Amino acid sequence: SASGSFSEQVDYKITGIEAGAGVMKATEKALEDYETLEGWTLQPSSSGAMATELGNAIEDEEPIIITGWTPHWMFSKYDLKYLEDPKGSFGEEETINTMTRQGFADDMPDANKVLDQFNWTTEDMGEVMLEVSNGTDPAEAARNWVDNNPDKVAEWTDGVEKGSGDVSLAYVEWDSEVASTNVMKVVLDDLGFNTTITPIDNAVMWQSVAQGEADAMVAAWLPTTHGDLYDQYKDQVVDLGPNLEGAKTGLVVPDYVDADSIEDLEA
Ligand code: PBE
Repeated sequence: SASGSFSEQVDYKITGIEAGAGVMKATEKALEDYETLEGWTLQPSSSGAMATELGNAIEDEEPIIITGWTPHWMFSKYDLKYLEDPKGSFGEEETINTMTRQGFADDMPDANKVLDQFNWTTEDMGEVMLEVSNGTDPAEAARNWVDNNPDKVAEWTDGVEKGSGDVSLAYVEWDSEVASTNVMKVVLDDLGFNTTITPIDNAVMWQSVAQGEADAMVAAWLPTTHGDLYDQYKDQVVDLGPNLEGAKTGLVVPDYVDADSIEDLEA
């Protein structure tokens, strides 16, 4: 492997994801907050390309630093660690919340009830994500999870016998949101709703729920990651509360990297 410090070996570059992601904004903030990141750059990419680069680096035990998040299958596939973030650029632990457009609860009380009762764990989401990362189609992985977890699904659908009508869910093609959104579609469709799921950019996802073009999303990371979007749209959306607790974002490296904190990096 190359000589020099870890920072030199990665050429002072952080491998990022989609430009509109909240974790990208948090990383830009870290670049300002930490002297040890002076002169570093954040490279936008896609979640899929980032995961491929991470896998390739680990195969060759090469240095790499990425914008990471939990829940994500990468933590079950690889030995990884979050770099400590003493200045708090990435915030504390987060929740993933469900948001609907205004008026949705009145228009479709039963679908709203299911979305409101939707609540699972990082382990649950991880099972769907891992299956998808191993090549299963997201719709099929969601179907499998729903079939294997009737008790949980019964809690979410409690009080709703049967549904009808169209429901549109907006999401971003992040591995975590692919999992949750596909599972919600299976649950709603099984009740009789006709659910459309539309992958779009993060800012557009928030905007389309705020403007009523989409009915709902299950992908609001709060309070930090999507904090700016929440502030912008909070009066136009309805927050149904967390569907998952214990989410997290940060800078992530393979375990073999000789750094434990962002402050261990070198400008
Ligand atoms: N993520 C996954 C998103 C939220 C879900 C951390 C990549 C983001 O950064 O906006």
